[in-house]
Amino acid sequence: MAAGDRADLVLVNAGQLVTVAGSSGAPKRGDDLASIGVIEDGAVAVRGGRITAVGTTREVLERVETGPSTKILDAAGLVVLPGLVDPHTHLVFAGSREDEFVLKIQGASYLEILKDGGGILSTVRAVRSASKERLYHSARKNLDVMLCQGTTTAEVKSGYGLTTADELKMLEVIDDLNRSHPVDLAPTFLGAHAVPLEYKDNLEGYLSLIMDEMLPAAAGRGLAEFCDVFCEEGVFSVGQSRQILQAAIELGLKPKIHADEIVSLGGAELAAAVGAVSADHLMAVSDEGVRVLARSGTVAVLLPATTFCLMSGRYAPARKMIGEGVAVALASDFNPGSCPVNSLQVVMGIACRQLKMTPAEVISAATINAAHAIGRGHYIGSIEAGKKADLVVFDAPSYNYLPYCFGTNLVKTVVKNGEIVVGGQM
Ligand code: IZC
Ligand code: ZN
Repeated sequence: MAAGDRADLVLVNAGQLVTVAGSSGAPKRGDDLASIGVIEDGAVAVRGGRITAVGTTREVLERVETGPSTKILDAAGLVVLPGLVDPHTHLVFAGSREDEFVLKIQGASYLEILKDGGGILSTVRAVRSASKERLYHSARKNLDVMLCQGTTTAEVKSGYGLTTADELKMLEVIDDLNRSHPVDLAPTFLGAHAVPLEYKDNLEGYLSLIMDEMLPAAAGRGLAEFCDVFCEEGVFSVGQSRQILQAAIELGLKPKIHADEIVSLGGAELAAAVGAVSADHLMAVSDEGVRVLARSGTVAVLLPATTFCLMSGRYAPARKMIGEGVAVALASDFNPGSCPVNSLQVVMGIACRQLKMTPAEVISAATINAAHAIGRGHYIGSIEAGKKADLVVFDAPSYNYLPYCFGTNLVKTVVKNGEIVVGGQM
């Protein structure tokens, strides 16, 4: 074997190497969600940012060539997972909403706060008056935290600009971050996040602005891969959401929906009908919505940290969904209002306790199924030869320990594209 074929990095001796492999290009459903391909005394070889071999330490060391330039990571007694994938975030924002948090403790609802010009609309005011540089730096700080917590790929939405210029400003910030930060970002246009106050009495006018101006500009400049809509009572109806998503599909964007978060409107059914990549939230999904999702290719992205922060007590019916064969993923929903949580470790801890998902299920949901929720299941989300070398090493005796002991950061080392980007002293 030529020196050029030598491994750049070999991770060896992992107590548990959780590969999440073997779903043959599709998201995991039903019982398969819990099959996560654990290899004891596991090893992974990496070359050119890609995984080249996976197996026990003995198998991998027999199979790959190493040399003086090969880095060896000893993961003895540690748990190794694929890089975590966060398929729903509102990472780019300005300001904070702790006053809204106090109102919610005192009984105000999320939709009431929004109706009074607060909530999303207060973040819109802050984002409109923020420079691109300020948005970039505050998002970057949060992205650093996410990476340290094990997230190696994240979806990020616009939606706090709500003018063409401010939506493009947000998408440009996402693009700049994507080019300059180790975490890979999937950009989503969310002009239909709320109706801005200046269009309060002219909803049709705002829909036209989205479809005739914002969407063509975002798609034309290649700044968005997905288009999302906040389909919710008092925000955008099912009919309006369908119109926007159809316009987006015609421009080559892939649809996503904030579906049935607070009120059961039929967002899940719409997601399946338009072939959405994902339907997100689903706390109020109907029985029919669950049935339709199970028969569709749409991934259900559940955001239990949001339910926790909204203090609603009404969690998405995850067990029913898994039982009926819906492809379930997990995400943080990181945003300054309904969920100021950006750690997928915390989300996984809440998912076990409130959605009654097992640790094995939440691991699949935050890796391979999350990757499918942003159309990237073919090259991230599991530890398999040919995939990107995105790995997270946790200081934990077993994978069950990860969601069990939540609230502190258990990440010891993060490997992104084959490079050690967090930690490294093992
Ligand atoms: O800023 O409140 N649900 N959009 C829809 C959000 C939550 C983000 C926010
Ligand atoms: Zn959201």
